[in-house]
Amino acid sequence: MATNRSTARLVRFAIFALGLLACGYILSTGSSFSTGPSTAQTAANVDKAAGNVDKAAVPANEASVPAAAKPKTNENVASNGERMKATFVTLARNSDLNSLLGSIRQVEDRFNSKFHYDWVFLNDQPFSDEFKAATSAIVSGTTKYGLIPEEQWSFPDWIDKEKAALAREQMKEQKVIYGDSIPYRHMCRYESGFFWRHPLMDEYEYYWRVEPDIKIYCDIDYDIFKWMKDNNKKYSFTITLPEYKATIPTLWDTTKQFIKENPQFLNDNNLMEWISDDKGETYNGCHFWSNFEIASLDVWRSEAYRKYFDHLDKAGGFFYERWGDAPVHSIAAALFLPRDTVHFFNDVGYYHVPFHNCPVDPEVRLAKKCVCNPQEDFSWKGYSCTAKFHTINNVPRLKGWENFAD
Ligand SMILES: Nc1nc2c(ncn2[C@@H]2O[C@H](COP(=O)(O)OP(=O)(O)OP(=O)(O)O)[C@@H](O)[C@H]2O)c(=O)[nH]1
Ligand SMILES: [Mg+2]
Repeated sequence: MATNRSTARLVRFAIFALGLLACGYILSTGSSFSTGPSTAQTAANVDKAAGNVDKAAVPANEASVPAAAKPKTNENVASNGERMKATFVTLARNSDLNSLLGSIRQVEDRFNSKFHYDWVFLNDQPFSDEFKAATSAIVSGTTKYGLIPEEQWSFPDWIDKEKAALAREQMKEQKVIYGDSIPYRHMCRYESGFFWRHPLMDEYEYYWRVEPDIKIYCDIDYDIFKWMKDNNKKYSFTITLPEYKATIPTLWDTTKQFIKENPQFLNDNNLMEWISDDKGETYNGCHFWSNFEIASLDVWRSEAYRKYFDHLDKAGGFFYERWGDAPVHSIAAALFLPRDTVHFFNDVGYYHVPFHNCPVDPEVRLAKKCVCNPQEDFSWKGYSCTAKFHTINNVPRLKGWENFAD
């Protein structure tokens, strides 16, 4: 009996010890599987512990996120505790959902899972419940869904629709990409003149535009919005190229007319040299590829840009030609901003069909855990305008760039 009792005690002790060991294992495995707190998360947790999290930042329309979505936190606090007023913004159709989820996943994995910035989705049609559920399930910040007012996604009354239809027909014959598309034109006009005016954007100072089917190749382990602010950057890009001239036959003349009537808006230290090879006589087509943009909303909210957009809009080129938001944004940024407030992100790694930005310096690729082929990098190729941006601004290039030029 005594043997039985001590055996039972031994068994109980063994079970207890095993339990302790299991708890220890679970705890240690949990921490070793986490990516490790970023300085921002640490700061956020410290702030939370101190009761400093900004509760007022929870938007009123949070209820529009389906119940299935997980609750959102408010940890987008920069490393020194400063909370940035920044958001992602995506214009999309419900049918873009599956192409968009891959983009969001990459942005989250490479950046936003550490910072939890909000994400604003805009659409000319109401977003479906499926779209809202799927996007809010993978965005780590608060998601917001905005409907575009019809007057911002239709022909303005001063546009001659027959003239516009003839222009589309001609462009179709010339095989201009999206040349015969009406929605594409509304999209370009909206991205030029209206996304930044949507009430959901009012509370923000910076935005990052994200499109379906893009890739982010490298880790972004710092708060990129805070970096923009701390370094006094207003507009940033990853890829540049010349615009297809058939889409903008009169854009530059219309711009020159605006400058002549409003010379006060030209910045003394502007980037005219980057967009014109003959001191402003003609446009060389160079533009920042606006499917990626991290910028200050103040660039578009400025009097200069509002007036410039109105001038372009009245001229009708969004419909009589096929002016893109990329050249429109780029010309405005180049003319109205001091050149040192425009920044090339050489460490982000980005792809939108068909161009890649892959940091050509192997040290950068390793440090940022990039997954891209530098042979495919477009930055230093002859057709890109990025080398010229570096030359005229005397900005140092990534190590080894010359091995990846044409
Ligand atoms: N709501 C809405 N969004 C649109 C529409 N057309 C385009 N978009 C969005 O506007 C952005 C730009 O459109 P894209 O079709 O990607 O244009 P693009 O980048 O010039 O062309 P791609 O090479 O096809 O990507 C994307 O975020 C699209 O999801 C539309 O008719 N309605
Ligand atoms: Mg696109």
